[in-house]
Amino acid sequence: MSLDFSTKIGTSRFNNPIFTASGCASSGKELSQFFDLKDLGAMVTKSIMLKPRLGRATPRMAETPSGMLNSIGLQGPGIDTFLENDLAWLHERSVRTIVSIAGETVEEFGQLARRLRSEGQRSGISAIEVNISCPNVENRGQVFACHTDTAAAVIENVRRNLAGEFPIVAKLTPDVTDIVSIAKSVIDAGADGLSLINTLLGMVIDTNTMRPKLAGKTGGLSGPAIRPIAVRAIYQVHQSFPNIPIVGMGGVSSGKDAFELILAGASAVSIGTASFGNPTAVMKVKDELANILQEKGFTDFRLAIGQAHKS
Ligand code: RRO
Repeated sequence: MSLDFSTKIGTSRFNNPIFTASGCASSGKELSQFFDLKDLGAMVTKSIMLKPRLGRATPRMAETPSGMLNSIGLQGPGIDTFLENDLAWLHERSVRTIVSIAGETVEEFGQLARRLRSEGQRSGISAIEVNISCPNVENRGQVFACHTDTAAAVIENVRRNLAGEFPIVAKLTPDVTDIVSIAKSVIDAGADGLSLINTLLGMVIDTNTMRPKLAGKTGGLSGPAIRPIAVRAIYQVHQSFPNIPIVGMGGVSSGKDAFELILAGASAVSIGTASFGNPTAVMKVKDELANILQEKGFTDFRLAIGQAHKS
């Protein structure tokens, strides 16, 4: 039985719904040793800022019983080097690419959007992920996705500067009282899709040294521990906005896990932490998901989206 595995976000179409998660595979050079990046639905690059940035002090990774804490702090080469090296490398290889951006201010997001717009269609970009939910920033005021007004201000500025060149996907945090109200604010401001969810703010203390394990003290929790939270967030948002595509992520390491996020309402699923333990996890998830869909009798992937909402 043949399966139409394609999916859409705004005006962009993807051959399959399995993406990398931003920050977990840089710009794909390392993963390309293990599989052809063209087999991805999309490569979502590490959130890029205007200027080069070293990130937080080490140690900046810590294990937990069912997940991982990271405190990277937006390390990256800055937009100029990213465009010259990383994006050009991906484009040369015809990899479907979603560029993730992050700024310290609303204006910085707007400047990044303007820069990407000027690259235009020739850059091979399929969409822009606007990361307004990095947990490892100087203060919680910089987590724009914690408040409806700041979340909307960023998306509005990006929308104005992109002028319709690429679809906008807003990345939200579940560390809020009501994620549906944040989703509404960014959709009203012009987001074409949503990435759900970023990591949750956590902390690990070394009981031998009696001090936090991370130099930055707190970090973002990812991995299997957060999957039920991702499922809940996706379900709640899809219930309120069934026509807004959601890129789901959070603790997915199998086709079954991905299928769960799709049933909740995800139009695509990103694999993050699982790739650290198994660099071919993304391809494994893709193959397993295709098998599950076919076993369930689906001939069109898109008909599975949000099935858990049906009575
Ligand atoms: O760089 C990071 O520390 C980071 C980012 Br931008 C993010 O969005 N989520 C995360 O867990 N870490």
